[in-house]
Amino acid sequence: MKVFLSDKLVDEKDAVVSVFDHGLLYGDGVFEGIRAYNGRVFLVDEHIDRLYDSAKAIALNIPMTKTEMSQAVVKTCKANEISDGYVRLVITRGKGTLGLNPYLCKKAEVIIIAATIQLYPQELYDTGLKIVTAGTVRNHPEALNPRIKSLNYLNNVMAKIEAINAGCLESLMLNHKGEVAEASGDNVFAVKNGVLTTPLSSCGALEGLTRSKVMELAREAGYEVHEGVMARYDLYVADEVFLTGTAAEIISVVDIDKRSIGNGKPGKITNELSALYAAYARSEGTLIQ
Ligand code: PXG
Repeated sequence: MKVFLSDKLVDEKDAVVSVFDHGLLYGDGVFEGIRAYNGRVFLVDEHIDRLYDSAKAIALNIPMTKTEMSQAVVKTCKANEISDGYVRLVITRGKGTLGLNPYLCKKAEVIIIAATIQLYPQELYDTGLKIVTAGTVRNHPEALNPRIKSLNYLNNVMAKIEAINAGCLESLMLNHKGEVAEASGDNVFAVKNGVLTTPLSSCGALEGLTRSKVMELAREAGYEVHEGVMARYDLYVADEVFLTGTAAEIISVVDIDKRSIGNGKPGKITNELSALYAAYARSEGTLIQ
Protein backbone atom coordinates (compact mmCIF):
# COMPACT_ATOMS: atom_id res chain seq x y z
CA MET A 1 0.00 0.00 0.00
CA LYS A 2 1.11 3.56 -0.74
CA VAL A 3 0.34 6.26 1.78
CA PHE A 4 0.44 10.00 1.19
CA LEU A 5 2.63 11.53 3.89
CA SER A 6 3.50 15.24 4.15
CA ASP A 7 3.77 15.95 0.44
CA LYS A 8 4.28 12.65 -1.37
CA LEU A 9 3.35 8.99 -1.69
CA VAL A 10 5.53 6.60 0.29
CA ASP A 11 5.46 2.85 0.95
CA GLU A 12 3.31 1.82 3.89
CA LYS A 13 6.44 0.74 5.83
CA ASP A 14 7.87 4.25 5.49
CA ALA A 15 4.60 5.94 6.44
CA VAL A 16 5.61 6.75 10.00
CA VAL A 17 5.27 9.87 12.13
CA SER A 18 7.27 11.14 15.07
CA VAL A 19 6.44 10.07 18.63
CA PHE A 20 6.58 13.82 19.32
CA ASP A 21 3.67 14.45 16.95
CA HIS A 22 0.97 16.27 18.88
CA GLY A 23 -1.68 14.27 17.04
CA LEU A 24 -0.44 11.32 19.09
CA LEU A 25 0.55 13.17 22.26
CA TYR A 26 -2.64 15.25 22.59
CA GLY A 27 -5.12 14.11 19.94
CA ASP A 28 -4.36 17.51 18.43
CA GLY A 29 -5.52 17.42 14.83
CA VAL A 30 -8.50 16.91 12.54
CA PHE A 31 -9.63 14.23 10.11
CA GLU A 32 -12.11 13.13 7.47
CA GLY A 33 -13.43 9.77 6.36
CA ILE A 34 -14.30 9.80 2.66
CA ARG A 35 -15.81 7.10 0.42
CA ALA A 36 -14.95 6.20 -3.13
CA TYR A 37 -17.66 4.57 -5.21
CA ASN A 38 -17.42 3.29 -8.72
CA GLY A 39 -14.07 4.92 -9.51
CA ARG A 40 -14.98 8.32 -8.08
CA VAL A 41 -14.27 10.06 -4.78
CA PHE A 42 -17.66 10.91 -3.32
CA LEU A 43 -18.29 14.47 -2.00
CA VAL A 44 -14.57 15.25 -1.95
CA ASP A 45 -15.01 19.04 -1.98
CA GLU A 46 -17.54 18.91 0.85
CA HIS A 47 -15.18 16.76 2.96
CA ILE A 48 -12.25 19.06 2.26
CA ASP A 49 -14.30 22.15 3.14
CA ARG A 50 -15.27 20.56 6.46
CA LEU A 51 -11.65 19.54 7.09
CA TYR A 52 -10.43 23.11 6.62
CA ASP A 53 -13.27 24.43 8.80
CA SER A 54 -12.35 21.98 11.57
CA ALA A 55 -8.70 23.03 11.22
CA LYS A 56 -9.66 26.71 11.36
CA ALA A 57 -11.64 26.13 14.55
CA ILE A 58 -8.58 24.68 16.30
CA ALA A 59 -6.20 27.27 14.80
CA LEU A 60 -4.37 24.67 12.74
CA ASN A 61 -2.80 25.76 9.49
CA ILE A 62 -2.94 23.05 6.81
CA PRO A 63 0.18 23.46 4.65
CA MET A 64 -1.62 22.73 1.35
CA THR A 65 -4.36 24.41 -0.64
CA LYS A 66 -7.78 22.75 -0.92
CA THR A 67 -7.10 22.00 -4.58
CA GLU A 68 -3.77 20.34 -3.76
CA MET A 69 -5.54 18.35 -1.03
CA SER A 70 -8.24 17.02 -3.32
CA GLN A 71 -5.60 16.15 -5.95
CA ALA A 72 -3.62 14.31 -3.26
CA VAL A 73 -6.74 12.30 -2.28
CA VAL A 74 -7.36 11.28 -5.90
CA LYS A 75 -3.67 10.47 -6.41
CA THR A 76 -3.63 8.24 -3.31
CA CYS A 77 -6.72 6.35 -4.51
CA LYS A 78 -5.17 5.91 -7.94
CA ALA A 79 -1.85 4.66 -6.56
CA ASN A 80 -3.71 1.99 -4.57
CA GLU A 81 -6.10 1.10 -7.40
CA ILE A 82 -9.08 2.01 -5.26
CA SER A 83 -12.36 2.09 -7.11
CA ASP A 84 -14.71 1.40 -4.19
CA GLY A 85 -13.03 2.20 -0.92
CA TYR A 86 -12.47 4.45 2.01
CA VAL A 87 -10.04 7.32 2.44
CA ARG A 88 -8.84 8.44 5.84
CA LEU A 89 -7.46 11.95 5.65
CA VAL A 90 -5.66 13.00 8.83
CA ILE A 91 -4.00 16.31 9.65
CA THR A 92 -2.00 16.35 12.86
CA ARG A 93 -0.50 19.39 14.56
CA GLY A 94 2.89 17.92 13.69
CA LYS A 95 6.09 17.31 15.56
CA GLY A 96 6.53 19.41 18.72
CA THR A 97 7.81 19.24 22.25
CA LEU A 98 6.53 17.50 25.40
CA GLY A 99 4.25 20.37 26.22
CA LEU A 100 0.83 21.46 24.99
CA ASN A 101 1.98 24.55 23.11
CA PRO A 102 0.86 23.92 19.53
CA TYR A 103 2.80 26.93 18.26
CA LEU A 104 6.02 25.01 18.85
CA CYS A 105 4.93 22.47 16.23
CA LYS A 106 6.51 23.81 13.06
CA LYS A 107 4.44 22.08 10.39
CA ALA A 108 1.18 20.16 10.38
CA GLU A 109 1.48 16.58 9.13
CA VAL A 110 -0.75 15.41 6.27
CA ILE A 111 -1.64 11.71 6.07
CA ILE A 112 -3.89 10.13 3.44
CA ILE A 113 -4.68 6.42 3.58
CA ALA A 114 -6.82 4.83 0.86
CA ALA A 115 -8.18 1.42 1.81
CA THR A 116 -11.55 -0.23 2.43
CA ILE A 117 -13.99 -0.22 5.34
CA GLN A 118 -16.92 -2.32 6.54
CA LEU A 119 -18.40 -0.73 9.64
CA TYR A 120 -21.21 -3.23 10.30
CA PRO A 121 -21.76 -6.79 9.06
CA GLN A 122 -23.74 -6.85 5.81
CA GLU A 123 -26.71 -8.77 7.29
CA LEU A 124 -27.42 -5.91 9.72
CA TYR A 125 -28.31 -3.73 6.73
CA ASP A 126 -31.21 -6.17 6.13
CA THR A 127 -32.25 -6.77 9.72
CA GLY A 128 -31.38 -3.45 11.41
CA LEU A 129 -29.27 -2.48 14.42
CA LYS A 130 -30.06 -2.67 18.12
CA ILE A 131 -28.60 0.26 20.04
CA VAL A 132 -28.49 1.53 23.62
CA THR A 133 -28.17 5.00 25.09
CA ALA A 134 -24.68 5.69 26.37
CA GLY A 135 -24.20 7.16 29.84
CA THR A 136 -21.28 9.14 28.42
CA VAL A 137 -22.64 12.56 27.53
CA ARG A 138 -21.63 14.09 24.19
CA ASN A 139 -18.93 16.76 24.50
CA HIS A 140 -20.29 20.10 25.64
CA PRO A 141 -20.18 22.42 22.59
CA GLU A 142 -18.21 25.03 24.50
CA ALA A 143 -15.70 22.39 25.63
CA LEU A 144 -15.03 20.68 22.31
CA ASN A 145 -17.64 21.51 19.72
CA PRO A 146 -18.98 18.30 18.13
CA ARG A 147 -19.00 20.12 14.78
CA ILE A 148 -15.20 19.92 14.82
CA LYS A 149 -14.10 16.57 13.43
CA SER A 150 -11.07 16.41 15.68
CA LEU A 151 -8.61 13.60 16.35
CA ASN A 152 -9.82 13.62 19.94
CA TYR A 153 -12.48 10.89 19.75
CA LEU A 154 -12.34 9.69 23.34
CA ASN A 155 -15.89 10.92 23.97
CA ASN A 156 -17.10 8.73 21.09
CA VAL A 157 -14.80 5.83 21.97
CA MET A 158 -16.22 5.72 25.50
CA ALA A 159 -19.74 5.63 24.07
CA LYS A 160 -18.68 2.86 21.69
CA ILE A 161 -17.28 0.85 24.62
CA GLU A 162 -20.65 1.17 26.35
CA ALA A 163 -22.38 -0.09 23.21
CA ILE A 164 -20.13 -3.12 22.91
CA ASN A 165 -20.37 -3.90 26.64
CA ALA A 166 -24.15 -3.93 26.23
CA GLY A 167 -23.90 -6.37 23.32
CA CYS A 168 -24.62 -3.72 20.67
CA LEU A 169 -22.51 -2.24 17.90
CA GLU A 170 -23.55 1.35 18.31
CA SER A 171 -24.87 3.67 21.02
CA LEU A 172 -26.99 6.78 21.13
CA MET A 173 -25.39 9.86 22.66
CA LEU A 174 -27.30 12.62 24.47
CA ASN A 175 -26.00 16.11 25.12
CA HIS A 176 -25.51 17.73 28.52
CA LYS A 177 -29.22 18.67 28.53
CA GLY A 178 -30.37 15.12 27.86
CA GLU A 179 -31.33 15.90 24.25
CA VAL A 180 -30.48 13.47 21.48
CA ALA A 181 -27.19 14.40 19.81
CA GLU A 182 -26.06 11.57 17.53
CA ALA A 183 -24.65 8.05 17.63
CA SER A 184 -21.00 7.48 18.53
CA GLY A 185 -19.94 7.68 14.88
CA ASP A 186 -23.11 8.41 12.90
CA ASN A 187 -26.00 10.87 12.77
CA VAL A 188 -29.52 9.80 13.72
CA PHE A 189 -32.92 10.35 12.07
CA ALA A 190 -36.46 9.54 13.16
CA VAL A 191 -39.40 9.09 10.80
CA LYS A 192 -42.91 9.71 12.20
CA ASN A 193 -46.03 9.90 10.03
CA GLY A 194 -43.84 10.34 6.95
CA VAL A 195 -41.90 13.30 8.41
CA LEU A 196 -38.13 13.06 9.01
CA THR A 197 -36.45 14.73 11.98
CA THR A 198 -32.77 14.83 12.90
CA PRO A 199 -31.13 16.69 15.81
CA LEU A 200 -29.88 20.22 15.16
CA SER A 201 -26.10 20.37 15.04
CA SER A 202 -26.34 22.75 18.05
CA CYS A 203 -27.70 19.75 20.02
CA GLY A 204 -24.27 18.13 19.67
CA ALA A 205 -24.28 16.54 16.24
CA LEU A 206 -21.52 16.60 13.68
CA GLU A 207 -22.88 18.20 10.52
CA GLY A 208 -22.61 14.91 8.72
CA LEU A 209 -22.30 15.01 4.96
CA THR A 210 -24.40 11.87 4.65
CA ARG A 211 -26.98 13.58 6.89
CA SER A 212 -27.05 16.62 4.54
CA LYS A 213 -27.29 14.47 1.43
CA VAL A 214 -30.07 12.33 2.93
CA MET A 215 -32.03 15.47 3.90
CA GLU A 216 -31.69 16.72 0.33
CA LEU A 217 -32.68 13.39 -1.26
CA ALA A 218 -35.65 13.03 1.12
CA ARG A 219 -36.93 16.52 0.28
CA GLU A 220 -36.55 15.78 -3.45
CA ALA A 221 -38.56 12.59 -2.91
CA GLY A 222 -41.33 14.73 -1.39
CA TYR A 223 -40.76 14.20 2.33
CA GLU A 224 -40.89 16.92 4.95
CA VAL A 225 -37.55 17.12 6.79
CA HIS A 226 -36.80 19.00 10.01
CA GLU A 227 -33.78 19.66 12.15
CA GLY A 228 -34.93 19.99 15.73
CA VAL A 229 -34.48 19.32 19.41
CA MET A 230 -35.20 15.66 20.05
CA ALA A 231 -35.73 13.59 23.16
CA ARG A 232 -35.18 9.85 23.43
CA TYR A 233 -38.98 9.65 23.60
CA ASP A 234 -39.15 10.88 19.98
CA LEU A 235 -36.99 7.96 18.92
CA TYR A 236 -38.81 5.35 21.04
CA VAL A 237 -42.19 6.26 19.50
CA ALA A 238 -40.95 6.81 15.94
CA ASP A 239 -42.18 4.66 13.06
CA GLU A 240 -38.60 4.30 11.82
CA VAL A 241 -35.13 5.27 13.04
CA PHE A 242 -31.94 5.15 11.01
CA LEU A 243 -28.31 6.21 11.25
CA THR A 244 -26.25 7.94 8.57
CA GLY A 245 -22.52 8.22 8.07
CA THR A 246 -19.87 7.96 5.40
CA ALA A 247 -18.75 4.56 6.61
CA ALA A 248 -22.16 3.33 7.82
CA GLU A 249 -24.09 4.79 4.85
CA ILE A 250 -27.76 4.38 5.89
CA ILE A 251 -28.58 1.71 8.44
CA SER A 252 -31.89 1.03 10.11
CA VAL A 253 -32.24 0.97 13.92
CA VAL A 254 -34.90 -1.48 15.07
CA ASP A 255 -34.38 -1.45 18.83
CA ILE A 256 -33.32 1.30 21.24
CA ASP A 257 -32.89 0.51 24.95
CA LYS A 258 -35.07 -2.59 24.44
CA ARG A 259 -37.90 -0.59 22.88
CA SER A 260 -38.75 -2.05 19.52
CA ILE A 261 -38.98 0.69 16.89
CA GLY A 262 -42.08 0.60 14.66
CA ASN A 263 -42.73 -3.00 13.73
CA GLY A 264 -39.18 -3.99 14.67
CA LYS A 265 -38.04 -4.24 11.06
CA PRO A 266 -36.24 -1.77 8.75
CA GLY A 267 -38.89 0.69 7.56
CA LYS A 268 -40.13 1.48 4.09
CA ILE A 269 -38.89 5.08 4.04
CA THR A 270 -35.46 4.04 5.38
CA ASN A 271 -35.19 1.46 2.61
CA GLU A 272 -36.32 3.96 -0.01
CA LEU A 273 -33.77 6.57 1.12
CA SER A 274 -31.09 3.94 1.31
CA ALA A 275 -31.68 3.00 -2.32
CA LEU A 276 -31.75 6.66 -3.41
CA TYR A 277 -28.49 7.31 -1.56
CA ALA A 278 -26.79 4.24 -3.04
CA ALA A 279 -27.80 5.29 -6.55
CA TYR A 280 -26.69 8.89 -6.00
CA ALA A 281 -23.36 7.83 -4.48
CA ARG A 282 -22.57 5.71 -7.51
CA SER A 283 -23.37 8.47 -9.97
CA GLU A 284 -21.50 11.43 -8.49
CA GLY A 285 -17.92 12.21 -7.54
CA THR A 286 -14.47 13.24 -8.66
CA LEU A 287 -13.01 10.75 -11.12
CA ILE A 288 -9.99 8.77 -9.94
CA GLN A 289 -7.69 9.19 -12.92
N1 PXG B 1 -21.07 11.84 13.82
C1 PXG B 1 -19.82 11.47 14.16
C2 PXG B 1 -19.37 11.64 15.55
C3 PXG B 1 -18.96 10.96 13.18
O1 PXG B 1 -17.71 10.60 13.50
C4 PXG B 1 -20.74 11.17 11.54
C5 PXG B 1 -21.54 11.69 12.55
C6 PXG B 1 -21.27 11.08 10.14
O2 PXG B 1 -20.70 12.10 9.32
P1 PXG B 1 -20.48 11.91 7.76
O3 PXG B 1 -19.96 13.23 7.27
O4 PXG B 1 -19.50 10.79 7.61
O5 PXG B 1 -21.80 11.58 7.17
C7 PXG B 1 -19.42 10.80 11.85
C8 PXG B 1 -18.52 10.26 10.79
C9 PXG B 1 -15.03 5.30 11.26
C10 PXG B 1 -15.72 6.37 10.53
O6 PXG B 1 -13.92 4.94 10.84
C11 PXG B 1 -16.55 7.22 11.21
C12 PXG B 1 -17.18 8.26 10.51
C13 PXG B 1 -17.00 8.43 9.18
C14 PXG B 1 -16.15 7.55 8.50
C15 PXG B 1 -15.50 6.51 9.19
O7 PXG B 1 -15.56 4.79 12.26
N2 PXG B 1 -17.93 9.09 11.24
